[in-house]
Amino acid sequence: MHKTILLAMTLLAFSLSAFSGSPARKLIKRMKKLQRAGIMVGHQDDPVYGHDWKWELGRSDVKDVVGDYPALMGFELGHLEQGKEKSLDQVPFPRIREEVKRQHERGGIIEISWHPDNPVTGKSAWDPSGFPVREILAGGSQHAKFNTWLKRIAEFLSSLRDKDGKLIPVVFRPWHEMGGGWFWWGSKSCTPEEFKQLFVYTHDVFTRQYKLDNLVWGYSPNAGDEDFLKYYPGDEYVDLMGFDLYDFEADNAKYQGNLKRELTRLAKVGKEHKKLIALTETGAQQLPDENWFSQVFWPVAREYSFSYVLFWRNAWDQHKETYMSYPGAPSEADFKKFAAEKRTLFVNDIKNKK
Ligand code: BMA
Repeated sequence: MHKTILLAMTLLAFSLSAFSGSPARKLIKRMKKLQRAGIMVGHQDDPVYGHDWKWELGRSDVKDVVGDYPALMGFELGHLEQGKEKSLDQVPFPRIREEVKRQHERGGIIEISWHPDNPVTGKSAWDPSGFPVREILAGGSQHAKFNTWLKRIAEFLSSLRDKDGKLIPVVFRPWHEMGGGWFWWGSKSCTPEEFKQLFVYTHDVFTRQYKLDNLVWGYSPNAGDEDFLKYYPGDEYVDLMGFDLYDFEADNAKYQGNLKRELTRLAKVGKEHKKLIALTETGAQQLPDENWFSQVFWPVAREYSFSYVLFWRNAWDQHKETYMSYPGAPSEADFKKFAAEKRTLFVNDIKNKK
């Protein structure tokens, strides 16, 4: 009996120490430190395409406006699970890998989202039918297929390595906006209990089976749910908490009210659970207010301390999907003003803070 306990304790101590020096642990430490300096500005798919360009190497709408890359870049893995060569937004996966390396090399931070297709119907992530979560968990009809999907994602995440072959740490934010009914892992398609099992299963497969110790795990519901922790899988599976909130209606006052309410709640729950906090997706669709960054977003955001804000993408092929300034945009002067704030951080502000 005694011996078993001793062995268990030794194993526990060993695994804890093994993880404390992991790329993920180091990134968490760095992000905590950076949060004291300000709020990192992030942009989805920043270096692969922009408002009116695509695939040009080194280009970025953010850089074209303010002369510096965002501190954090978001990338998307949807369709990698199918073994496809390009993401659901047409970005070739080798290019994403390359850009992750480049962002890491320049001292920036990377975030990864994943919108896999519906494993039951074969339609997109936005098809909530068929109760896919229960079908992909152990015992379900799609379990084997889901394991193959996880393998493909894990292999990609494991291929994110620096020049010395060391794993590059990334914020990994799967199964987001689960409180809404639009995704197949969301409230219309599974119970909170099934959702938690899905999160835990994904976490365990990646960390135990594939030994990925470079993932900072993000839990990121959509704004507006009455209970932020309704789908929370537990402290041991989450490193960062955030929420996704958009202004789709060109309603500044409503957005500001929501942002304030959600940031206040996030600050409280993050502190209680001792987690990093971030605004994991946001933006005003098509930026109808040219002063949105400095006059709508910042007056609320500056009252808080959180790790980063990820502004969503500027899709070259779909101008409705515009959330970031770009050269020639009406918001250009205002975004420069926003970027000049002391507490908004771009890659040059963080590159030496490791
Ligand atoms: C959504 C939209 C879609 C896109 C998806 C994944 O919010 O921007 O056009 O395909 O994100 O990036």
